[in-house]
Amino acid sequence: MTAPEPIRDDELYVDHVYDMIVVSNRLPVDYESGSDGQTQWKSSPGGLVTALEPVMRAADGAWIGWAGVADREFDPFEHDGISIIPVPLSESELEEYYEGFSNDTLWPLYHDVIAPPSFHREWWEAYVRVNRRFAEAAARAASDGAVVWVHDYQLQLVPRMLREKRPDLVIGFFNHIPFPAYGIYSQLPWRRQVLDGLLGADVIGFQRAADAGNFSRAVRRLFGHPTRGTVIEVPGDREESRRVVARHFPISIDAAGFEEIARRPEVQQRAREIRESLGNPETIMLGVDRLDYTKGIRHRIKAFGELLHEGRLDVESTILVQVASPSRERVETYRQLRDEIELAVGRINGDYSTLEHQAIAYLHHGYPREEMVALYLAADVMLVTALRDGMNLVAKEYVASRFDDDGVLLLSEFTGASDELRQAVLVNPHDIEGLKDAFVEAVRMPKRERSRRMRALRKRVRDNDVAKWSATFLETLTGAGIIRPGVPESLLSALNRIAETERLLVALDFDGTLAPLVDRPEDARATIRARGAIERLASSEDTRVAIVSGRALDSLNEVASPPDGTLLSGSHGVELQLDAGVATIDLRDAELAKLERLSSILDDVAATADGAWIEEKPAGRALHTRKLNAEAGTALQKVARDKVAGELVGITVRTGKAVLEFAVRSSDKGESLTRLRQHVGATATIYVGDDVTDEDAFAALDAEDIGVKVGQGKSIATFRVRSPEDVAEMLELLADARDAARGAPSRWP
Ligand code: GDG
Repeated sequence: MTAPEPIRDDELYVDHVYDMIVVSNRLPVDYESGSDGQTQWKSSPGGLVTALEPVMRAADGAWIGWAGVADREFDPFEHDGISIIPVPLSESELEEYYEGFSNDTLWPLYHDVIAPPSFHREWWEAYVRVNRRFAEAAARAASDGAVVWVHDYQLQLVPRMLREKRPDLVIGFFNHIPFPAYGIYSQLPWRRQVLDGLLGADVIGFQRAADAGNFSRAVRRLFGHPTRGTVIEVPGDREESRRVVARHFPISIDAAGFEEIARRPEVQQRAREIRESLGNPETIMLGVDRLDYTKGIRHRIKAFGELLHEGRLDVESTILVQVASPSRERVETYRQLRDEIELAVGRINGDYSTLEHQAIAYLHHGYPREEMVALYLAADVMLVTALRDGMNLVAKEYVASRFDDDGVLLLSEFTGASDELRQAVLVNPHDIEGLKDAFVEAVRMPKRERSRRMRALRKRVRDNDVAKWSATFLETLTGAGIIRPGVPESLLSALNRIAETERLLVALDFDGTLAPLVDRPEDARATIRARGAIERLASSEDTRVAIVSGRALDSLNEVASPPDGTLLSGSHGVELQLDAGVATIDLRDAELAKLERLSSILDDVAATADGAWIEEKPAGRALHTRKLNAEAGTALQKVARDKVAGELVGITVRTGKAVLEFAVRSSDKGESLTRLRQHVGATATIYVGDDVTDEDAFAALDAEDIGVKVGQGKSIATFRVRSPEDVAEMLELLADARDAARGAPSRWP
């Protein structure tokens, strides 16, 4: 047999471009060679495919990944309505990039070095090479301005490589596994390159808030980039600095799909058969994991063995079913783990099984999904004892399948799922005594308590399914998406949390946020409900309300007519009206001279068009063109922009709706918000705004603060509502929560 030809990246064949691209190590299809030698493709239905299928179909999407066979190249093809672009890997790349660097360096390192990571320079080189190949394929397949969503730790360099080739793209990255604390991460010899690779993305998603925090800290330590809340300012070489969002987006499952399978009569029948074939024990405990050292299978088996030894459980009434699906069998650590587990299972079965009753049913196989669901239905106690796990979908699948509101979930605190599934029996798997007590507690839990907990767990999983996960990620990435009316539940719980703070600053943009947008700016008025809520909020001493606007202060005072004690920021932060009166920044002589020149240039420009007029602002001038037709308005703005740029330097230009603003002193709503917070001595802040200029304010928020974007458009804010009506509702709810936190009765029934 001759050695396969080396893979040449310039031969990757892509014949079409796509608006939405998903890039992951593995494709969502498996290759099977048919008996007739024909290539056949079979879906490998995972949660990710289910979640992204509708998005992919709607957006003319393609999936880029490896087909699962080394040293084979396949042309792009269509499968079940999704375009598939296979990326080839050679056998040695498979060993070095995948089994080596991904699964024997990054995987143990990112899982808190439960197993020692191996560092090899040639593995790293293969990792760079393969990442470049994926980036190349994505760069070729992406249409102008396309959205590219890169997945997981195998492809962390792709975002940067892709941005360099295609700065026009919108790039997202999601890390499915944990991101470790700096003390551990810093062991990686290529720690800077990996962070830099990830920072090529616009949004970097993690499973838990703690992972995002670890990532941002690593960025600060290694690069010193300023970070604030979920935003990282990444300085650019040529361009201005970019804002990268790093935050958590906990992944989920197709909850309705699991419930549908569980409700099928044949699956329920199969669950009964499973129980019978195990001798109808009182309690079936179940573990389902890839055979991986992160999953805590050994700890679980040890605890179970000790309980049998101590007689707290017995094989007549209890059995442990452990499905350990084969995984990464060519990596040495995994071979050793398998030996250790099988030795432990063999010992316990030898010591405690009887001819009638087995202690542990150990199954080293993969099963079809229907069989997994039948197992979930048959299991009284589900054991998830991972030592470290990004999320753990098995926990969520068990819950989604239990439409009978029965069964107990025992869940490790070291899984991402434990952040959400608080009604599970939570355990520290390292604490074997605690684990044993929890097993017994789960086995003995009364039916009412089981149902109560399961109902709460099920609501959580149903309300936060994988479709919601992908929609939330993509909305953050692109700013597009359906915004439902009302106040989303996640925002409501954030409001309840922030209402507990000592000194709260409620900072609100005016036009488009408190007041619906109108044709004539002088007609804008805050909605009656918003005004009412602001008055309630402002009436207490520990809450301050600020209105932060691009309007000049005079105009803002006129349209907003705010209640006493409201703080105002006008002209994008140039003018501030605080408790002691109005503070306008003092312009330096050079700025005053510029302002004079600016004024005369713009007066000349405005004089050339009927209906154009100039508004005077403390540190600038605004050219209003809304009385002109759109074409004439744009043309006039261009003339003004060119003339100013030709004569003056250091002028900040902002485009608004039929208005072009020039300022001699740059200041923005972010700086203004920072001054307001200091003035108030705020212990937490909520900022609400609809405009691009509000993004500076969102960027100034800290992690415990709340940013709410109103309406569509790209934003770094964590929350979104649809319209000023919803802002009003939100402010009412905030006022209620603030009253409740202080123990005052709500004024609303
Ligand atoms: C990574 C992260 C994160 C397992 N055996 C069989 C089978 N499975 C399915 C389960 C579940 C999936 O595989 C395993 O997902 P987990 O989340 O439990 O764990 P990882 O494989 O380690 O996944 C993890 C996840 O990515 C998603 O972001 O949650 O933390 O480590 O869906 O049901 N499915 C079938 N037969 C089997 O034998 N059909």
